[in-house]
Amino acid sequence: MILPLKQMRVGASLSQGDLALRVGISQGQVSRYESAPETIPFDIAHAWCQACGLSIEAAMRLSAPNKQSGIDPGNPYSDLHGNLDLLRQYISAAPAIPADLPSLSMTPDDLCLKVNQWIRKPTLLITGRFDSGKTRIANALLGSDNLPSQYTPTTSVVTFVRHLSDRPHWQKEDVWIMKRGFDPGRWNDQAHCAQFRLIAGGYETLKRFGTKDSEGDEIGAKAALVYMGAPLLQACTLIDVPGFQDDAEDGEMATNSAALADILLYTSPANGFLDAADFLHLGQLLRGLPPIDSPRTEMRYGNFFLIATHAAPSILDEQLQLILDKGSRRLYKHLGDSVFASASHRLTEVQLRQRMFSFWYETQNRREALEEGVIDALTDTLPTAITKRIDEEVKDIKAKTRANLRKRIESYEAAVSEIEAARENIDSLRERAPLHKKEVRKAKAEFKAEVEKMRAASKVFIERDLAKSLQAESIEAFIKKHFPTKNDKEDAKKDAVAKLLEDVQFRLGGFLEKESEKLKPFVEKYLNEYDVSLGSLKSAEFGGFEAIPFDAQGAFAGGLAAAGTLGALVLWASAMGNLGGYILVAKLASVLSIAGLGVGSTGLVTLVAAIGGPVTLAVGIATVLTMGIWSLFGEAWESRLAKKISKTLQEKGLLEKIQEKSDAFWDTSWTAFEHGADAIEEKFAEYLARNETLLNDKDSHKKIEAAVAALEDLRDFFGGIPWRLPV
Ligand SMILES: Nc1nc2c(ncn2[C@@H]2O[C@H](COP(=O)(O)OP(=O)(O)OP(=O)(O)O)[C@@H](O)[C@H]2O)c(=O)[nH]1
Ligand SMILES: [Mg+2]
Repeated sequence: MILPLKQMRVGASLSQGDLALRVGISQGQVSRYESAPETIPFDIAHAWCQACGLSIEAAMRLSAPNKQSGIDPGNPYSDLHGNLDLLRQYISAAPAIPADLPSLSMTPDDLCLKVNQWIRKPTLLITGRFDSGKTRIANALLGSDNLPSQYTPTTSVVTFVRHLSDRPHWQKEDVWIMKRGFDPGRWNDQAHCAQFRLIAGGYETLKRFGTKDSEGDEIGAKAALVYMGAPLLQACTLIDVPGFQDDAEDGEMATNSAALADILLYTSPANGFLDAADFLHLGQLLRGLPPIDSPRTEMRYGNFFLIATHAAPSILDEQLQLILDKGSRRLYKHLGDSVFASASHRLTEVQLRQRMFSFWYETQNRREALEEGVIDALTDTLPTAITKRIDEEVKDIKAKTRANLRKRIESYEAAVSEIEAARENIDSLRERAPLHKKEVRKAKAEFKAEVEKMRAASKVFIERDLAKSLQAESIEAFIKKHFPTKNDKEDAKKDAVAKLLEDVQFRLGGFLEKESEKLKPFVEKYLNEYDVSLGSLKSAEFGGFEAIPFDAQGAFAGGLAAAGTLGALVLWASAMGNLGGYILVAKLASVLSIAGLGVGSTGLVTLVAAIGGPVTLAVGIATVLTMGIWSLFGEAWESRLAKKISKTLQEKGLLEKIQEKSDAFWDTSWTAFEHGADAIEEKFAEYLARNETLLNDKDSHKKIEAAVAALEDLRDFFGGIPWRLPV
């Protein structure tokens, strides 16, 4: 019989040292027995149980907990996915597009890409510090013990757990271990998966290659693709990540996983609940998570769970409530006037408290609220939001594309009946080309100049405003403002650094938003150059002939999508509404952002996450660690604390790093613009060339009629999209 020694000790809230004292062995021995529980002699096992307040029988029951079935959300996406499958079949019979037509803003292939993205399940991400019980929760929800948590060391790879029915036919094994470079968005892409696969096997492969100090370290294992039949996975893909280790990779890991989350479970042990590092991570994570309200309970942020783990019976009920109350108060103090104050992420303190839960596997009433909450999120909150949004998008695409095509058909029909006018029209466009090019170059240069102006302004802002708030006197005032009474002293010591960084990054985000906002008209002006050249042709000079439409905005947006990161242009893109949603689908994104729920009014928080986030996170954690434990005796504690914070942040080079990030942000903005500009120029040249050929051909009439027929087929195709979703 192997006893779960570590689990017993943790359950009794004992450190290895505490337990060593009680049992009368060394701490080293405690550690050795925990990693090889089968080697413990009976008498020591007996003493171990006693020290943890357990009888041998109780301890044995722990090691063989009743087989749990996990939670069962049913299949909330069956209607949606059924409809999307039908749509996919419909698309497979779409009419072909003749090669000589100038490009369209939406083709059946584009729609097919959208469908493939829409059909993805949302993700449930479990994250938090190392050893905080993430994998234990994952196993409880899954009703499995396949993910290594109990006796072995800890998770070392980002683990994606998907439902068996999602497994591609070419993947035979339950577990694939992947190396760096694997893009989880491409788990259905055979060539990509094969390229990054290290090892394949059964669940035991995870223990061998997916835990710290395992063989996986040697071969560079970074991620695992795992397939199970757990009911939970009908409604989501679960992601279990290595815990934050408070090291340099922290920022990177937090940002990357945040981008994937649709439902976020954040764990922090009840004992020492929420430290400054948790605050820094939470700030970053919550900015990236679009809040989705629960329609049933009307609860705000139904996709966010903050969990006090290791809530063992040694903690009394009242204590646990106090821990959660206090944590909620402190976290609200930390984020209440930044993230939670922004229009898109608004949350009250009472609402935050409602998102806090406890977890102890063995105690029913310390996990059922969490489980019920997760069920609600999986069966109602997310399906309602996602289905509604996809329904809107399909209808929108259907209507808009049909209207676009109708317009194009009309203009081609007009061209057939007034072929001379149409030729003149396109000729004069050609003639105007040099002038147009000049205007476009000018508009581009103006945009670039504006970006440079903003870069300079940001530098001044950082060097003057932010630098000032990092001086000892300002920090002292900051502490006095946010931690006004003597009773706040302990909190200040723990939380002031994180709060200060939150403030710095929020102000930086606000500044950048204001600046980015000013770029919008320059983008519009640039795009207008394309409309001007077309618009001019509507004039009487050209016989009032309405030119064949060119979709400047769509072409530019398509180029932006290829750029990936948008910098300041994120604001322009999100203001485009649905179209913004179409283009902002990065390679790897959460389902909420694929469904357009992650963009919109989130400009500010997005910008803060993009620029301030990882920097302040990394520097903040380094600072928290450096500050260590020191006493704050005496009256002028605020002043001493302020000096120490100011000095440490300076040593860690916070301002310099922010400056680098700010430069990178403006670089990205310009690169994104160039991508958009290249795309629009290419599309426009193609538009001219193809229309010219079409109109100047000796068989023009016939060819245009053929084009019209093809466009009519397409119009009927989009108009006839089968879509009847009961929402
Ligand atoms: N009995 C009991 N033990 C728990 C519970 N939650 C966590 N533990 C134990 O605490 C230890 C750490 O839990 P894990 O789930 O591995 O923690 P983790 O957050 O996944 O750790 P990393 O992978 O290192 O980040 C393990 O030995 C678990 O068995 C619980 O609810 N009950
Ligand atoms: Mg783990």
